[in-house]
Amino acid sequence: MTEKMLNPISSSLKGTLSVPGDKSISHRAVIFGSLAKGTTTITHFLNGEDCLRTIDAFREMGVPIEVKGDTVKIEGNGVDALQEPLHPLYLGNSGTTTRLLLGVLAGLPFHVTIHGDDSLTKRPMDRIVHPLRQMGAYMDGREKGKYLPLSIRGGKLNPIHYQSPVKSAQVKSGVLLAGLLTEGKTSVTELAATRDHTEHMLTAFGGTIKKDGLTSTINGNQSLTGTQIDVPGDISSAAFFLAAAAIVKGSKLVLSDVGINPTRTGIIDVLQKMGATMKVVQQREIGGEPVGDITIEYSTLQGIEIDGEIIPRIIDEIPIIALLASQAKGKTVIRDAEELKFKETDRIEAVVNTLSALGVSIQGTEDGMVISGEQTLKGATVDSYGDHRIGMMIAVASLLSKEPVTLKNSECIAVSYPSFFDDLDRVLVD
Ligand code: SPQ
Repeated sequence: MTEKMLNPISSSLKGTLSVPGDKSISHRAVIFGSLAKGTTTITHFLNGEDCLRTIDAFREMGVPIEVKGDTVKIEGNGVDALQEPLHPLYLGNSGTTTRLLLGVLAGLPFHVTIHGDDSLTKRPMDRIVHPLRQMGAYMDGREKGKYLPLSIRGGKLNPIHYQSPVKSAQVKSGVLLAGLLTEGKTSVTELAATRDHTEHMLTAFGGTIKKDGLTSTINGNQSLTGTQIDVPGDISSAAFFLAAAAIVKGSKLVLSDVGINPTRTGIIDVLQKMGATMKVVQQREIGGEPVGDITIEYSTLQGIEIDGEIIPRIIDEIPIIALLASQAKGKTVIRDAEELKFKETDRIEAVVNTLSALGVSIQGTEDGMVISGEQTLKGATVDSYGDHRIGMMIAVASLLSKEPVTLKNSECIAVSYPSFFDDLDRVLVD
């Protein structure tokens, strides 16, 4: 366990920063590159621990994958060339790897056991086990298949129409990937629109998918061809710098080449609604995904109410939004975010505990939190609880405290942003 002293500083954040590649898109590029025939080259890949777990899993199934810095080269030989892994697959901390990979494994005639770290072992897997069992996969695991370790014997599946009871891109993606390996039409209807990177990635590899409102329909047995994917910057990583610039006096930052897929830009909408001075310029497309440069400066913020359809578009940004809210004028109320309980930690509890320890008046609710504004942050020793997004939120919070903040378990940040502290140092000025 690493303890990191975050020194009290009276600096602001200035300059231009390009954040690492998008985690969700990096996972999907590896998955489709491994299912496709031909060479796939991924540039600006997120070389973080979670995405490396996805690479390891496909290597175990015989796919030649080479990683050099943030470039990944996959020599795909198609689905039929995948081999039954010799060992159980260790998926570390990565919920995305687990739920998407289970979708792939459901359609393959292999027996595979998967396991993960303590956090992943506590996260619910029944949400993906149920539809895959309905399609015909044999799956079992701890507590009747609710939790890892899980084992799966996949094979010939039946197409289904799945009405997903949870707002989850991972469940949608897992079922669609199983559908890709199943004869006939498989469809998923969501409760609310979630990130659509699986759909974009399938198209980039020459596949097709039909979207009708909240329903996505995929035809099985499509042949995919290796391609070149340039991964946009991760807006969920950029969010920590957008927030830091908005709340640390004298700051002005440009975040360049950030992915601005509308299913992910809730943080921009929230910042604008709170009154942040910001703009998105140079909008263009990289690898089939929209990107732009975001300029933001220190601003007087206003507390707001956040609920409904925006929640899946900000789900990973809620910890940092809670910190933003603590600096705004008035109260901020977040509702409809019960999914936060099923992340790397219970993020309602983790946000409330850490921000309270830092002196913020905040109350957790069943589906969100209520945060008082204009709070003065104090020093404390706080735990990331092994959750990268909580760790980065604490690091940004420390910029507001005149007293030292010590972050316990800081190493977990490498899951999604290995160069986070170097990037923070680069933009901090006296
Ligand atoms: O992979 P993991 O651990 O689930 O990652 C998280 C994160 O904070 O990085 C959630 F803890 O992001 C998920 C996100 O919350 C990544 C994701 C995806 O790539 O499809 C979708 C969201 O999860 P869900 O459960 O809503 O589908």
